[in-house]
Amino acid sequence: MKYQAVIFDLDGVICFTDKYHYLAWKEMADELGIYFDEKINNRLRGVSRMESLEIILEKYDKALSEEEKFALAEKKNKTYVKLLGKMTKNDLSKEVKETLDTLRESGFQLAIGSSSKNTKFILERLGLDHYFDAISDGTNISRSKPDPEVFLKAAEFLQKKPQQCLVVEDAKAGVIAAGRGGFDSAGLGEAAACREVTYSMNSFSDLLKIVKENQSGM
Ligand code: B16
Ligand code: MG
Repeated sequence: MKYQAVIFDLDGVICFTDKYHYLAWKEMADELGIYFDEKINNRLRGVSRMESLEIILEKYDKALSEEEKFALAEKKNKTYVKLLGKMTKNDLSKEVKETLDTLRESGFQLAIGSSSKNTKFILERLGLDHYFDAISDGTNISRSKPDPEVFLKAAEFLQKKPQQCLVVEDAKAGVIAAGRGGFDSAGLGEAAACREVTYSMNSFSDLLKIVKENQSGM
């Protein structure tokens, strides 16, 4: 059996919080008079909070101190967390839940590998707290994707080698991170079109076909 575990990115794979990221960054950008649109928001996929802020500040002509930047990121996060409060178990699609359950029943270990420091709160909103065997997120890493740290930590928490895990991603940075860590990857959306991705998917449940092709007896 090629894979024994699946490591899932969170935003863009298990759930979709881009709209909340967008609204929260937009509020901050508007207050500072910075141009911000959905296209710029797309560049923030899989990127850490402080790196996202730097991308938004490319359109700002004033220099800010590290303290000021940190305060802006904190403010954005407060707005974002408030918006996340609107999420309910209904934001978890039937397709995602059924696929996760099938993988679990087939004996795979399941983990999260996300850049978000709000991972645990989001999982709680979705009714997935205590569901995963391991969670590696923005709170336990010092380098963000495309560095492989978040996935290497997830594999370490599961006590698996990278070659035994499949990473599921929606962002190019995540696919590159997986490759650099020695993981195969399955991509959705932008990640599916990436040259570096191992398997391209049209929808989340395609994962079942991928693991079946790599495993006897499922
Ligand atoms: P936070 P992922 C990423 O999550 C998001 O895609 C990205 O837009 C966000 O900036 C990053 O988390 C940090 O999130 O501000 O909540 O710590 O795709 O790696 O699950
Ligand atoms: Mg993502």
